[in-house]
Amino acid sequence: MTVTIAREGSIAVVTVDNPPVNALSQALRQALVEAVAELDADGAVKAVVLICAGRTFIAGADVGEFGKPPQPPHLPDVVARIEGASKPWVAAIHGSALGGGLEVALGCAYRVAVASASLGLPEVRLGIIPGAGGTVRLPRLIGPAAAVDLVTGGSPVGAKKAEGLELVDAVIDGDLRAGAIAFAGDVAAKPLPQPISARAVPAVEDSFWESAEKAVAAKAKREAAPLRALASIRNASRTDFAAGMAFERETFLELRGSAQAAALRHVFFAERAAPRPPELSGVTPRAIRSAAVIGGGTMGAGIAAALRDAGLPVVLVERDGAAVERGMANIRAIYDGAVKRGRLVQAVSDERMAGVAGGDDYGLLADTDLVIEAVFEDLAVKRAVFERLSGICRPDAVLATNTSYLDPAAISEGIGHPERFLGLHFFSPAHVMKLLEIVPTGTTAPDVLATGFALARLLGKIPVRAGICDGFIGNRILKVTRAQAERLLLSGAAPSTVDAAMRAFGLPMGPFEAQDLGGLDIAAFQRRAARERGETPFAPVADRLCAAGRLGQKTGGGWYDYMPGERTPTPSEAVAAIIAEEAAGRPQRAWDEAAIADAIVLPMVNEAARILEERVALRAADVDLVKIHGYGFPRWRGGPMHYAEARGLCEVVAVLDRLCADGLAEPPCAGLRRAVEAGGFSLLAG
Ligand code: 3H9
Repeated sequence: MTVTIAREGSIAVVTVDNPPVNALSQALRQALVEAVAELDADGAVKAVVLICAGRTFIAGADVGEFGKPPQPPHLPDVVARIEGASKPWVAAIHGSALGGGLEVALGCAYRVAVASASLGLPEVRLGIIPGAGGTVRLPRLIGPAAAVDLVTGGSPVGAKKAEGLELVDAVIDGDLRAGAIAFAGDVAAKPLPQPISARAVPAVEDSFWESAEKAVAAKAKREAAPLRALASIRNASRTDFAAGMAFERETFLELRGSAQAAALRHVFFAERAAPRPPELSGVTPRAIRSAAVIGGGTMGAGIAAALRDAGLPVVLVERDGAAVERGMANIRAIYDGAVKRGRLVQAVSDERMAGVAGGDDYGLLADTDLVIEAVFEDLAVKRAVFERLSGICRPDAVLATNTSYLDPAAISEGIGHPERFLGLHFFSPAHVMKLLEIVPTGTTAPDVLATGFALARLLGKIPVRAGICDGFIGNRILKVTRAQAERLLLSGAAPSTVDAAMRAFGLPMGPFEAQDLGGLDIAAFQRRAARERGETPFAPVADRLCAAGRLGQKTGGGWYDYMPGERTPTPSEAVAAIIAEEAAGRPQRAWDEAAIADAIVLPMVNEAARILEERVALRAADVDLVKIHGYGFPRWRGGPMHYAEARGLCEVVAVLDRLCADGLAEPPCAGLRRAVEAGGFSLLAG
């Protein structure tokens, strides 16, 4: 970390260089305080530019320090020191001014930014609120309504929008350093502006706070930080600056030590580590400049859109002209929808479509860098596709199968250059869902595996490496979720009780509602395949529903009944009768929400421990990312593995033992028991 001071005439330029993102470590905070003192004492300096080296302005407090006791100088004091400087400081922003970085900029007399910069207070995403004046200075500068949006939502805004909010004083075209120095030269001659801390908060109607509270609570669900941030802004709007700061700091410190903040920090670091697994460090991925998708159904169209959104030219290949047209229409529907919802302007949508070439001739793929197959889940059909591709594509082209359940090694059997083959499991809708399971076969070359990770980075997805097994990581655990949900039904819980309990746990939908939405036939198809392999999947009620044609919303009934054209689930007497028949002779009990969540989530953890033992997943945090980004597991609980560790693995095993004794779960696996002894999953996975 270095903070250097250069002089350009009467302007001092303070450059912060603390790679990778100029986070506000203790050493940086100390150096900033010293820089203020030095420049205050230097009579030749009339104004100061604060600028950063590297890819970004200060991106916030150092999140890695959050688990430790705060060390002085504390950030609120650093910001106050800059604000109290005897000459104007000008924050010169490129990249991101986030969290504590924006708070430092709010301490400066002025803020200028390049047009590509973004500014924001994302603290609520880490389960905390701004802790260095963000909730107290921001409403004084841009008014409470805009401050509430920025702080409780956590999304950054671009420099142009920030200028409109008067958060930024000028957008600099061209060289930021030169522009900021010129700006500082202009303001050096003027009297210092009133510090933000001395300004009043613009008044709002009383009713504003009530409606803001309702809106924030509805969005935050069970996350604590957004409402606490709102409370801090509201408090700062009716008290003096010092009282506002004291309230903010107290809330910040309390939340910093909370379970939600620990879980969200865990996810923050897991997400950042995911694209760069240590086992691939030093491996150079193959270049991907063009891509193709085989199959234009829902999945193929979504994958094609994801590739186009990342700027790659895409070829869509289908088996005949009519199928090509249908596939192209599916992609167009994605872009039309984006325009309708205001997410894309028409010109961009047109440009994305123009970059997709459709055809039924595999010859179009002779020079394509990456081909992703997304045809029907049938081994013979998929094999036939790769047989053709193998004869046509360049030997160094990467060939990928998008399969959810089939064995990628079996799909690639017999192809030429099998080292270029891997599984890429996208989640539907593929242009939206963040998760990408990357599945190497025994022959996948390291640089091809690295290409999978590079592709995920390019597409803005979270990559997780998964080993070959039925369902990989995510769907294998999903099978346990469903089986446990059925066990609950047979021991006294109704589908609506189970769904309500899982929503209360934090999932967006319960397991039965979710099956009705997606359709019960896919899982039934997989159970049939499993039985053919000699396995005995447990789904006595689901099997009977499928046999009765109750496949979910699309057939007007599944686990629930649906009125024609409606999506609201109504408890079904027919289903209750089937459950009663299947449950006959089994012990019944009363289930509360916590017990239901335990009976579903802890067996998922047990299965995940098995998955780690088998090295189908390499890290417990990878399982957490899969469940959060592919299956709606609440982020603020940190994923199932973090949840289990935070709860205590001894207790997890004890609950599983009790469930097992009652015939309601599998026994804790050896890996889980070893994790208890080791004090966590990391040793198990390592
Ligand atoms: C805060 O400021 C609280 C204050 O209000 C109160 C204080 C009293 N700390 O994302 P990338 C690491 S809360 C430590 O891949 P990009 C990251 O782990 C904070 N480390 O880069 C990774 O490490 P590695 C509010 C951090 O270019 C490397 O930097 N601020 C931090 O795609 C590169 O990260 C935020 O929440 C950090 N704050 O994106 C900002 N940030 O190389 C969070 C990053 O070892 N950060 N790292 O894997 C971001 O949103 C993105 O990192 C950013 C750059 C957009 C800045």
